Amino acid sequence: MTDIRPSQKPFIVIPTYNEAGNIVGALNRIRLAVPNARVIVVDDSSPDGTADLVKALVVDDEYIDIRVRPAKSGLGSAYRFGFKLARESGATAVIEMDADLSHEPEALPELLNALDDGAEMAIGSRYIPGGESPGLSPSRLALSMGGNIYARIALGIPVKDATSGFRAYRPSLLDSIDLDTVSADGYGFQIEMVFRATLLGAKIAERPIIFNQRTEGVSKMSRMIVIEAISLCSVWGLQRRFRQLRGNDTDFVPYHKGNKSVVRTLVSSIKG
Ligand SMILES: Nc1nc2c(ncn2[C@@H]2O[C@H](COP(=O)(O)OP(=O)(O)OP(=O)(O)O)[C@@H](O)[C@H]2O)c(=O)[nH]1
Ligand SMILES: [Mg+2]
Repeated sequence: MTDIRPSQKPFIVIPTYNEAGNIVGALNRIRLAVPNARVIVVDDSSPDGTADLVKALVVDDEYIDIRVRPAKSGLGSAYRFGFKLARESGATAVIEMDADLSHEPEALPELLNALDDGAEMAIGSRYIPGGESPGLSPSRLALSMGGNIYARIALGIPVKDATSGFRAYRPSLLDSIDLDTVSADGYGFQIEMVFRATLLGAKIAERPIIFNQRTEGVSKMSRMIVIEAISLCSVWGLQRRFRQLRGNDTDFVPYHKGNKSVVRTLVSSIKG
């Protein structure tokens, strides 16, 4: 039997909300960078007609799929939806990236190489040698670096850029994580996925990326997204500490919105 390499049939999931100025250019550059990749665009009924632009491309391009959801429902839920679709379609690798060209499509082969070399998750990282975020405002840099430091300390995750939204997964890792129990929607989603992979003992690689500032459209980053990430990290961090105090740092399901209340989750962590 010949080995199936992750790079054989990669699926790229791109969530979009008002990305009409970016999506066509992004899809064209992706096609050049990874000609065999399939793309699933998950659009939340963008008022600017993003989905119509993609639908026009789909006519000639069987490798692009567009799914339109009825309302804006968050980045994390768009990824969970797209990841499941990619799995059902036989993906050998599942990639997430933004539509706004902050993530350079030309870096995709390097992420796929990392999976081919044995990684289960390959993160495009701004905070390892060779990684950069040119033009990022001091306040966004502070938020991003601060978020990463807090996540590393609270959760004990071994990566430098846990909030990066440019990454590739082996499908088997997504199956093990169980996407229905992943709850965050903004930056918290990226941290949650790294945390869950770490708890499973997954092999995580980081590859340097240049993170460019968007030139078209507007950011969907909001105060709520930051509050969600800090709150979830704090709960997971407390859960982890309670477990460690009881000498059991493994074998627990991190709090997620679907299971039970935060208080009940923390109490059961204290009880072990
Ligand atoms: N489907 C869907 N996509 C979303 C939603 N929110 C954001 N996105 C997309 O997710 C990607 C990342 O969003 P951005 O606004 O670029 O957020 P960001 O990269 O954290 O912020 P900037 O660096 O300021 O661009 C983009 O492709 C967005 O269009 C959402 O609620 N639903
Ligand atoms: Mg962006």
